[in-house]
Amino acid sequence: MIMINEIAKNIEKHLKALREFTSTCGNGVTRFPFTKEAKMAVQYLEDEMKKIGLKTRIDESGAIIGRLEGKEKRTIIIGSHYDSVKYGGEFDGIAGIVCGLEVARLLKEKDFSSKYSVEIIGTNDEEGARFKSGFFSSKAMLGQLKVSDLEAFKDSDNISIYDAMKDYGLNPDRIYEAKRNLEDIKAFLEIHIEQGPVLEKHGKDIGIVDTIVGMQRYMVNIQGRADHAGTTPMDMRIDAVEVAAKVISNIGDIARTYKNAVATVGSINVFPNEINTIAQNVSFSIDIRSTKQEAVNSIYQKIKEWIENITSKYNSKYSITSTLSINPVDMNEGLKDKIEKSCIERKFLYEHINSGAGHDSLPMAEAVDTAMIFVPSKAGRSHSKEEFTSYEHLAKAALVALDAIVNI
Ligand code: HGY
Ligand code: MN
Ligand code: MN
Repeated sequence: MIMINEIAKNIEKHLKALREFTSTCGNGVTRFPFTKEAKMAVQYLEDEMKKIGLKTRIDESGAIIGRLEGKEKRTIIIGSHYDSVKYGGEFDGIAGIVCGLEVARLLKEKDFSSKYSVEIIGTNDEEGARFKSGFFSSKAMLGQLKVSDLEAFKDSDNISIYDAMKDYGLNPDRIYEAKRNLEDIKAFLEIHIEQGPVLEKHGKDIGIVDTIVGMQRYMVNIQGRADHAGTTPMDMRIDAVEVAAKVISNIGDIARTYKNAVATVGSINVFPNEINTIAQNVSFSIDIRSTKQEAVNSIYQKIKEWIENITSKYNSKYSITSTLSINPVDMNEGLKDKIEKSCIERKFLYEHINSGAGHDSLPMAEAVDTAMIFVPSKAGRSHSKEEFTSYEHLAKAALVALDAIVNI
């Protein structure tokens, strides 16, 4: 028990320090990629990695990497993301990195001469909250990013990832150098809060993830015509808000016709957004997820048909841009067994669970053996300042990850 308290105290110290690096003080954590808050969090993590005795570097995607050399070059990575959504919580992503710091500290203190090297990675822009895509560092590590992607994705101030990177002090033209040799990655482990109510409801300490949902994200643009709100008769206007509202109001019901699928319109922008001008255009996001790829595909098809139907009825034009498309993925059986073995030996209560949230493990699992260790979220809340997970649960996850590494 002493071990758990000591680890929990360290985790609490780190997370309470890191939550200060936010651009919305007092209103949750907002730590967008390539911002000064991100830089401060990376600096904190790098300092702590150095104190533990890790060799540190920052890769071309902005990920912070702390490495413990093993006998072999092949590396076990413990990773999660240091960026957040707007007005987010203090645990999403960052808690997994901090648990990794504790695993590295314990390996070092035990002078564990691991066969494999171990890396703790704080990834950048997993959320996609600023540029509407996501999984930035993991995609860079997998060699899936092109410079043209960096120029294409823009934030709400029309700043591209490319320009934001230069501003931040990174060289976007060298994004390719973040690519890892996948033969060198023995395993990717991610500790993450569940962000849902299941583990807490079932009184469990640990969730062993079986499958992570596949996700498709789109930006839809509905074109209307800007006209005077007072003088334009109802049958002579093309009101982009009215058309978008009719489209959006049916998207949830389309998803409800499928078991375990979700579709969300989270972001809507109106132009010119004036109370006495009929809207010229409306752009909104769609985020579709399911553990079944065919469900995601057919929900998208049904939404597309619906958009087609409504816009032609109100003779407005539309465009749809795909900003993310990633298939559901199963976690590695061998790693899950090692996690399960540790829970049984340590008498931690656990259950198998699927992840409705996307994580760096989602793209990573396509390429390397990957597993996720979930911990309970208080009242299932996340992506809001109410997000909370007990430090003891995080400490238990760190011990389970430590056992899995020793076992590997
Ligand atoms: O959107 C998600 O599921 C995650 O929080 N990136
Ligand atoms: Mn998140
Ligand atoms: Mn996350």
